[in-house]
Amino acid sequence: MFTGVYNFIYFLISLTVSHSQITRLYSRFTSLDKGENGTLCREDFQRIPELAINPLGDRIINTFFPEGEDQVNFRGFMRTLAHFRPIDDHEKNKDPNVSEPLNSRNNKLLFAFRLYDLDKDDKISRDELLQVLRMMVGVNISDDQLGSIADRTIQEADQDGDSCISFTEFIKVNFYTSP
Ligand SMILES: [Ca+2]
Ligand SMILES: [Ca+2]
Repeated sequence: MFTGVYNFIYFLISLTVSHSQITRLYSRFTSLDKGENGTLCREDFQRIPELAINPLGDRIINTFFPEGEDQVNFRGFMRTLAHFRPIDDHEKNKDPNVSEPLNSRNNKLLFAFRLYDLDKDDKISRDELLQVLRMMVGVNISDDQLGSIADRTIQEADQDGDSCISFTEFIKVNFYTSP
Protein backbone atom coordinates (compact mmCIF):
# COMPACT_ATOMS: atom_id res chain seq x y z
CA MET A 1 0.00 0.00 0.00
CA PHE A 2 2.83 2.40 0.86
CA THR A 3 6.33 2.49 -0.50
CA GLY A 4 7.64 3.14 2.98
CA VAL A 5 6.82 4.69 6.28
CA TYR A 6 8.79 7.84 5.53
CA ASN A 7 7.21 8.36 2.16
CA PHE A 8 3.91 7.96 3.88
CA ILE A 9 4.74 10.54 6.52
CA TYR A 10 6.04 12.90 3.85
CA PHE A 11 2.84 12.40 1.96
CA LEU A 12 0.87 13.35 5.08
CA ILE A 13 2.90 16.48 5.63
CA SER A 14 2.67 17.51 1.99
CA LEU A 15 -1.09 17.36 2.28
CA THR A 16 -1.22 19.89 5.06
CA VAL A 17 -0.86 23.07 3.01
CA SER A 18 -0.04 23.65 -0.62
CA HIS A 19 1.63 26.75 -1.91
CA SER A 20 -1.41 27.85 -3.92
CA GLN A 21 -3.54 27.60 -0.80
CA ILE A 22 -1.14 29.88 1.00
CA THR A 23 -1.13 32.40 -1.83
CA ARG A 24 -4.87 32.55 -1.59
CA LEU A 25 -4.66 32.87 2.20
CA TYR A 26 -2.37 35.82 1.79
CA SER A 27 -4.74 37.71 -0.46
CA ARG A 28 -7.58 36.96 1.88
CA PHE A 29 -6.14 38.54 4.99
CA THR A 30 -8.15 41.72 4.64
CA SER A 31 -11.31 40.01 3.48
CA LEU A 32 -11.03 37.61 6.42
CA ASP A 33 -10.70 40.46 8.85
CA LYS A 34 -14.38 40.76 9.64
CA GLY A 35 -13.82 43.12 12.54
CA GLU A 36 -11.74 45.36 10.23
CA ASN A 37 -9.33 46.02 13.07
CA GLY A 38 -6.20 44.71 11.35
CA THR A 39 -6.12 41.39 13.21
CA LEU A 40 -7.53 37.92 12.70
CA CYS A 41 -8.97 35.63 15.33
CA ARG A 42 -9.29 31.83 15.20
CA GLU A 43 -12.83 32.02 13.84
CA ASP A 44 -11.58 34.09 10.91
CA PHE A 45 -9.21 31.26 9.99
CA GLN A 46 -11.85 28.60 10.44
CA ARG A 47 -13.86 30.18 7.65
CA ILE A 48 -11.12 29.27 5.18
CA PRO A 49 -12.38 26.13 3.41
CA GLU A 50 -8.90 24.62 2.88
CA LEU A 51 -8.21 24.82 6.59
CA ALA A 52 -11.70 23.81 7.63
CA ILE A 53 -11.42 20.51 5.73
CA ASN A 54 -7.78 19.88 6.60
CA PRO A 55 -7.39 17.34 9.41
CA LEU A 56 -4.45 19.36 10.69
CA GLY A 57 -6.34 22.63 10.23
CA ASP A 58 -6.64 23.51 13.89
CA ARG A 59 -2.97 22.83 14.49
CA ILE A 60 -1.97 24.93 11.53
CA ILE A 61 -4.26 27.72 12.76
CA ASN A 62 -2.64 27.52 16.19
CA THR A 63 0.79 28.15 14.67
CA PHE A 64 -0.41 31.64 13.73
CA PHE A 65 -1.07 32.59 17.33
CA PRO A 66 1.67 33.40 19.79
CA GLU A 67 1.37 31.62 23.13
CA GLY A 68 -1.69 32.84 25.03
CA GLU A 69 -2.90 35.21 22.31
CA ASP A 70 -6.07 34.98 20.27
CA GLN A 71 -5.41 37.67 17.67
CA VAL A 72 -2.80 37.78 14.93
CA ASN A 73 -1.85 40.91 13.03
CA PHE A 74 -0.62 41.05 9.45
CA ARG A 75 3.02 40.83 10.47
CA GLY A 76 2.41 37.67 12.49
CA PHE A 77 0.31 36.25 9.69
CA MET A 78 3.12 36.77 7.18
CA ARG A 79 5.67 35.34 9.55
CA THR A 80 3.83 32.04 9.74
CA LEU A 81 3.13 31.98 6.00
CA ALA A 82 6.84 32.48 5.35
CA HIS A 83 7.47 28.91 6.50
CA PHE A 84 5.58 27.61 3.48
CA ARG A 85 7.40 29.52 0.75
CA PRO A 86 9.59 27.41 -1.51
CA ILE A 87 13.25 27.53 -0.53
CA ASP A 88 15.20 30.18 -2.38
CA ASP A 89 18.24 29.06 -4.43
CA HIS A 90 20.28 31.88 -2.95
CA GLU A 91 20.14 30.12 0.36
CA LYS A 92 23.12 27.99 -0.65
CA ASN A 93 25.32 31.06 -0.90
CA LYS A 94 23.92 32.91 2.02
CA ASP A 95 25.95 35.16 4.23
CA PRO A 96 26.56 33.31 7.51
CA ASN A 97 26.14 36.58 9.42
CA VAL A 98 22.57 36.94 8.27
CA SER A 99 20.05 35.03 10.33
CA GLU A 100 18.43 32.00 8.77
CA PRO A 101 15.32 32.76 6.67
CA LEU A 102 12.06 31.32 7.97
CA ASN A 103 11.68 29.16 4.89
CA SER A 104 15.10 27.52 5.28
CA ARG A 105 15.03 23.75 5.38
CA ASN A 106 15.72 23.72 9.11
CA ASN A 107 12.92 26.11 9.93
CA LYS A 108 10.49 24.22 7.73
CA LEU A 109 11.43 21.03 9.51
CA LEU A 110 11.00 22.69 12.87
CA PHE A 111 7.61 23.95 11.82
CA ALA A 112 6.55 20.43 10.76
CA PHE A 113 8.02 19.01 13.97
CA ARG A 114 5.91 21.39 16.06
CA LEU A 115 2.72 20.29 14.34
CA TYR A 116 3.34 16.92 15.95
CA ASP A 117 4.78 17.99 19.28
CA LEU A 118 1.58 19.08 20.97
CA ASP A 119 2.84 19.24 24.56
CA LYS A 120 5.94 21.16 23.41
CA ASP A 121 8.42 18.96 25.26
CA ASP A 122 10.62 18.91 22.12
CA LYS A 123 9.90 15.24 21.48
CA ILE A 124 7.33 13.42 19.40
CA SER A 125 5.88 10.63 21.49
CA ARG A 126 4.10 7.58 20.09
CA ASP A 127 0.77 9.09 21.15
CA GLU A 128 1.48 12.37 19.39
CA LEU A 129 2.48 10.55 16.22
CA LEU A 130 -0.65 8.41 16.44
CA GLN A 131 -2.87 11.46 16.84
CA VAL A 132 -1.55 12.95 13.61
CA LEU A 133 -1.81 9.64 11.75
CA ARG A 134 -5.36 9.17 12.96
CA MET A 135 -6.42 12.67 11.93
CA MET A 136 -4.91 12.28 8.50
CA VAL A 137 -6.12 8.84 7.51
CA GLY A 138 -9.40 8.83 9.37
CA VAL A 139 -11.26 5.55 9.30
CA ASN A 140 -9.50 3.93 6.36
CA ILE A 141 -6.83 2.25 8.45
CA SER A 142 -7.39 0.23 11.61
CA ASP A 143 -5.94 1.26 14.96
CA ASP A 144 -3.67 -1.78 14.82
CA GLN A 145 -2.24 -0.76 11.48
CA LEU A 146 -1.76 2.83 12.63
CA GLY A 147 -0.10 1.56 15.78
CA SER A 148 2.34 -0.52 13.80
CA ILE A 149 3.13 2.40 11.46
CA ALA A 150 3.80 4.56 14.53
CA ASP A 151 5.94 1.84 16.14
CA ARG A 152 8.02 1.28 13.02
CA THR A 153 8.49 5.00 12.50
CA ILE A 154 9.70 5.52 16.04
CA GLN A 155 11.86 2.39 15.96
CA GLU A 156 13.64 3.56 12.82
CA ALA A 157 14.02 7.16 13.96
CA ASP A 158 14.85 6.70 17.62
CA GLN A 159 18.60 6.76 18.16
CA ASP A 160 18.90 7.41 21.89
CA GLY A 161 16.36 4.74 22.90
CA ASP A 162 13.83 6.99 24.68
CA SER A 163 11.00 5.78 22.40
CA CYS A 164 10.37 9.35 21.26
CA ILE A 165 11.55 11.32 18.24
CA SER A 166 13.65 14.37 19.04
CA PHE A 167 14.14 17.17 16.52
CA THR A 168 17.65 15.85 15.74
CA GLU A 169 16.23 12.41 15.05
CA PHE A 170 13.40 13.95 13.05
CA ILE A 171 15.90 15.70 10.76
CA LYS A 172 17.97 12.55 10.26
CA VAL A 173 15.11 10.36 9.12
CA ASN A 174 14.03 12.96 6.64
CA PHE A 175 10.39 12.99 7.64
CA TYR A 176 9.86 16.02 5.55
CA THR A 177 11.62 16.97 2.36
CA SER A 178 11.07 20.32 0.74
CA PRO A 179 9.49 20.19 -2.68
CA1 LIG B 1 5.82 15.92 22.77
CA1 LIG C 1 14.76 9.44 20.74
